[in-house]
Amino acid sequence: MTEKTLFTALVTEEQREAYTVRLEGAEIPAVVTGKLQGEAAGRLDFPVVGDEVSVALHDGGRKAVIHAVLPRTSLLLRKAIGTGRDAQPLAANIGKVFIVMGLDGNYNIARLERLLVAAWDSGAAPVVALTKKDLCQEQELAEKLAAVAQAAPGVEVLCLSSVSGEGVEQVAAALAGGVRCCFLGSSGAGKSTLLNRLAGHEAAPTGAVREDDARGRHTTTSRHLYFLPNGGQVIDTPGIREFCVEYSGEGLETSFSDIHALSESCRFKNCSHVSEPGCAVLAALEAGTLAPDRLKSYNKLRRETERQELKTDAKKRLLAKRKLKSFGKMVRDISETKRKLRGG
Ligand SMILES: Nc1nc2c(ncn2[C@@H]2O[C@H](COP(=O)(O)OP(=O)(O)O)[C@@H](O)[C@H]2O)c(=O)[nH]1
Ligand SMILES: [Mg+2]
Ligand SMILES: [Zn+2]
Repeated sequence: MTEKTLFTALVTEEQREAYTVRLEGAEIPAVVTGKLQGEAAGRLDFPVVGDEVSVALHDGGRKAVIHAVLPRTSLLLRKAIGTGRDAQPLAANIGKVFIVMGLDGNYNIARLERLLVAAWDSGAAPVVALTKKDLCQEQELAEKLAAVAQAAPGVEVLCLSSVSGEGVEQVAAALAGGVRCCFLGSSGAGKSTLLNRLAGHEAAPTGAVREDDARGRHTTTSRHLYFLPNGGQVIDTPGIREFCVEYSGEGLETSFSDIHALSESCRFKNCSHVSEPGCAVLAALEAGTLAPDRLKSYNKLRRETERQELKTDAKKRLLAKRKLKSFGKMVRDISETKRKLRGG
C-alpha cells in the first residue's frame, strides 16, 4: 500500500456536503472521506468554513478529499429554536465576530444581545457593526447608539453606511492584518453589501437574493470565506432567522457583565433576581441604573441556557444508558460464548 501524501488546506466554502478548500492559492472542490463521515458523531465533527483540514489530492490536483479536521481555536455555533437538532457550526478559527445590524427596520436590541452571547461563546472577540447610517436621523441615531452601548458593554461599536462609504474605513482597519472574521446578523442587515464595499467589487450576492424558497422553507445557502485586498478575511453567513443560545454559561456572563457585576453583591449566591431580599440587581432596577428591558433579556436568555443544559444532560444520560446497555449485552455475549466453549 502506498502512503498518501496529506496537505493542510483551508476550507473556504461549504454547501451541503460539498466543500471548497484553498491550497497554495488554488481553490479546489473537496469531499470528506467515508471514514470521516462514518466516524462523525454529529455535525461538529464535519468541516466548516475556516477549518484547517488534512487533504489528499486526486485527479492531478483538481479534486481534494478531506481526511481530518485539525483542532479549532474558535467555533461559532448556531442552534435553531425548537428543532431539537444539533447545534450548527457556522465558522471556525475566527478572531473576531462582527455582529452586523442595520439602523433601519433591522435594528433589534434583543437580537443583538442574543448574537453577542453566541459571539462570546465562540471564543472570538465580538465587534458591533451598525450599517445603514444614511437611513437614520441624528436624534434617532443617538438614541440607538446609547441602547447598543448598554447592550454591548466593553464591545467596540462601529457605525457606517455602505452606500455613502462613511465609516467603512474603520471596519477595514478592524479587519486588516489577516485576522479572520465572521459577519453575523439577520437577513437584510447589510452583511453582503458591506463585504462588497470592502472587497471593492460584487464578491457576494446581496439584497434580492431569496434565502427562502416559495414555501418559506430555509434553503441551503453556502457559507463562504472571502479574501479582502487589505489581507483581511471575512466569512459571510447567510441570514439567520432564529438564533438560540447554546452552551452559553460563560458567554452570557460576559455579554451581561453589567448584571453579572451587580449580582456579585446580591445577598444570596444563587440569587435569581426575582424577589430575593438583598438583591443588588433589583436594587439597581429600583434606582433606575439598570434598564428593565436589559434584565428581561438576561432572564430570557438565562432560562434558554438552563433549558439547553437540561436537554444536553438528558441526552448525555440517554447515551450513557445506551452505552451501558450495549456493554451489558457484550458481557452477556461473552459469558454465553464462554459457556458454549465450556460445553455448558
Ligand atoms: N441605505 C442603505 N442600504 C443598505 C446599506 N447596506 C445594505 N443596504 C441594503 O440592505 C439590503 C440588504 O443588504 P444585504 O447586504 O443583502 O444584507 P445581508 O442579508 O445581511 O447580506 C439591500 O437592499 C442593500 O442594498 C446601507 O449602508 N445603506
Ligand atoms: Mg447576504
Ligand atoms: Zn439578585
